[in-house]
Amino acid sequence: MIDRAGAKQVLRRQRIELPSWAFGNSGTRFKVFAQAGVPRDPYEKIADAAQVHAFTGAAPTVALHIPWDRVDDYRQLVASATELGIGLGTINANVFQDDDYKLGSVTNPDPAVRRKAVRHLLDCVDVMDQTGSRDLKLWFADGTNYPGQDSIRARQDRLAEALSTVYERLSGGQRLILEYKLFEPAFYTTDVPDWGTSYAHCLQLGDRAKVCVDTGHHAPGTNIEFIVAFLLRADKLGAFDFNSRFYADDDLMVGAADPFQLFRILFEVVSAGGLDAGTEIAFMLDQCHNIEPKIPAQIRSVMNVQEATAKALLVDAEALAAAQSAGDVLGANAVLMDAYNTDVRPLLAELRVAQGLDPDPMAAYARSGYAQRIVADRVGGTQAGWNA
Ligand code: LRH
Ligand code: MN
Repeated sequence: MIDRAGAKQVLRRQRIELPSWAFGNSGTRFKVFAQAGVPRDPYEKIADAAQVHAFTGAAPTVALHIPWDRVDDYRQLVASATELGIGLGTINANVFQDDDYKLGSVTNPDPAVRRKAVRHLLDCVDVMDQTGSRDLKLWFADGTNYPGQDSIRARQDRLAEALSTVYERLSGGQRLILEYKLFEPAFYTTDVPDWGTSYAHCLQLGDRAKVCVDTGHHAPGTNIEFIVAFLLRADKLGAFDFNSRFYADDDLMVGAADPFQLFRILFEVVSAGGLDAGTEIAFMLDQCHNIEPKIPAQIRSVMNVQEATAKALLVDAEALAAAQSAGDVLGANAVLMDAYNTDVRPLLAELRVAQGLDPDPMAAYARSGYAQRIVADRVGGTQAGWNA
């Protein structure tokens, strides 16, 4: 039985966390195209993130990246976010841009460099203590480019040691989220290349260590929803970094390249109760908008996640279970495809109206004049970016 009202209830409490860095200039190694009106500091990034929440009602927190979002007073940043109706979310560490990390950060052969990297990770926990953030997200660019360059095993020992030092520092409800990525910037080995490696380290660390699935970090053809189903069953799925890609880590808008894959992933989340009240999976976007306007791209991305979620919630679970247990292959597939082929835009428009929002967030943002205002106001200063 398809429960539209129940689906709306779940969609009403859906929370998608925005990446502060997507509002700054970001792109590829070949070119980062600067855009007029781009924020110059974390306060302006948060103001732009608040716009996405104002028009979608589903993006109440923004993830920070340290040092890109370093400020003198994080409590003042919290106050500014609160005033704008949003909160500060996941803290992302950055041990991938310092010259000392050429041969790795926490896995570097040089113990002094490892200590420096661990110091930064611990500093990020200090930031969490000030922002009230629950999650520390760790992605390591660490790896090698040539066979023999370093010991694969020794690097895993160094990684495990660093992770346990950080894990011990966590307090209260704080969690460590370990993100994996197949390759780039390293091209021979990556020290956390896949879900299995992240999962194994998280198991070794303890309950407050969970895996982050970035949808752009897999080999072409990888069945990501299998990884999601497996990690949910093991209660080790902590977070998503949503984006989409045609080839590698393209960081395009989630759902743009492969909306069917996003639907299949969210169907596994729904089926495992991952959207039930009280579950602690962080649904984040991790994208870069090199050629498209950034705030509308984030609004569109939130809407893409909502649409895929709505379709997943409209799967007739009873009919599916009946077909599956009857071995009715085509019948079972048809149940899922019926939901996927359902136009959920009217349902989401109704929900937005019920939430006091404009049914069409993209049009409402365009009419607001905010885009023109920031271009006029944000003159001078240095635009925020990846500083890559
Ligand atoms: C690495 C990654 C990671 C972030 C970075 C901006 O590719 O996905 O999540 O720290 O992008
Ligand atoms: Mn990511």
